[in-house]
Amino acid sequence: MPSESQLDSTIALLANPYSFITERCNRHGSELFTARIMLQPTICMSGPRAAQLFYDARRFTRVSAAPEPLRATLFGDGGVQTLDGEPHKIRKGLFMAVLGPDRVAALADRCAQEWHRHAEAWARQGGQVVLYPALHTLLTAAVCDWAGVPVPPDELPTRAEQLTALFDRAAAKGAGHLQSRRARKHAEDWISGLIEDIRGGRLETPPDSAAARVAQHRDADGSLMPPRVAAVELLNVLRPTVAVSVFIVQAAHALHVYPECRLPLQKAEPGYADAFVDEVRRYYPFFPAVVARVRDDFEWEGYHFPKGRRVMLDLHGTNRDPRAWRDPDVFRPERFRDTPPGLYNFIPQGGDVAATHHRCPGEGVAKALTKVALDFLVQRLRYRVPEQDLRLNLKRLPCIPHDGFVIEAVELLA
Ligand code: HEM
Ligand code: MYR
Repeated sequence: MPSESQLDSTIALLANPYSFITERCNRHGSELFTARIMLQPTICMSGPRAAQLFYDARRFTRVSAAPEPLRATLFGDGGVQTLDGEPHKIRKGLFMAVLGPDRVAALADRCAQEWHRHAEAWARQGGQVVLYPALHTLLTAAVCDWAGVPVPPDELPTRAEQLTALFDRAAAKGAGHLQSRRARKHAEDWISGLIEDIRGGRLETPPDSAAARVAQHRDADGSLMPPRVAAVELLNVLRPTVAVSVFIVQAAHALHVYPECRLPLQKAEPGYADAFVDEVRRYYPFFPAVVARVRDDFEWEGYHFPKGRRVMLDLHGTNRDPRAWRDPDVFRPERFRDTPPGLYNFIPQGGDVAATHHRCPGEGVAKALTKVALDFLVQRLRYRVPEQDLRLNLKRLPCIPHDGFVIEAVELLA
């Protein structure tokens, strides 16, 4: 197997998180290579064939796969990401139920109300709005209310900041990363207390809300989850919903940079908004890669995969892979109207099937909330995009434009 000669490639990976794997694959003329990352030998792979291999659950396990810095921030311990087999299937059923189509529609409605409320305030105050942080508050208010998690108005900024730090600073250096670790502790304290209040009958929540379902969920062995694990799972709904702010900012950026896309959106051409959102999710970098470990020794295409070896699948590189896409580096929503994507070539939120594998159960939420945002940005608001640094910050995880996308002179149309 081709191998990186560098003693350790962690710094190179963090310096270029979205292109490290593709660039090295191209250099080695291979779909895969091995490198030392975070002091462990790691097989890095890219492309649709690699994605299909990665999602073969007989060959890979997720137990003890995620690196400690991510468990301590983004994921937490004991959540669905770290389970295999039957325990994973039963736990995943919880997310499929919490995130069914009717619940997604209710969350989208709740978000539209928050957009209205926030846009009124932006219009009233005048001046500039930095969209990325503004969306964190907007989405936190909407998702907590929808999930049955009470947040008094004076606590909203703190809770928004905690949920944001979990995904926005997980991969940061120094102080940012420490903020993310502290946020994990505070957020778990908060949500595990809430779980105990629901179970103890001290807090009433609608039975189909995410909070009630997580509190009452029974695992494969018939037991309730320990409060800390239940908190990890409820945070697995709240945190990534706030993270949809990244897709929304990227969509706002695309509207500005590819203004020809506005007209079909304004005219509500059938299927165009869905295609636009999918193209944002394909084209813009967000979640760079996913990791697993080899379950037992096996050979693939003449390459040896030793038991226990960490494997990293390049998500963004696969979404831009010329073996899977024509003109992969061109932003063109129409491509999704011509051909529906496959299970292993369009993997912004993982590959294969959500209900039975580790693919993200939140794609419906991500798409619906980005569409609500587009509706406001295209049909219901007027705004200007002032002079600012609109270049995408490709060294930042997750990737957004350098200035967080500033808008001004916001008007809410009747
Ligand atoms: C898993 C991306 C939004 C809940 C994942 C995975 C990725 C991902 C790459 C891992 C797939 C794998 O391990 O193979 C994203 C991105 C989002 C997003 C880029 C945009 C904001 C959401 C939303 C929710 C959600 C809105 C819930 C409301 C989850 C959960 C898992 C997961 C619970 C773990 C699934 C499992 O291990 O079986 N997501 N996601 N995500 N996502 Fe998302
Ligand atoms: C979520 O909150 O689950 C969705 C969005 C998270 C994006 C975080 C991006 C940085 C994390 C780096 C992961 C690298 C895995 C090898």
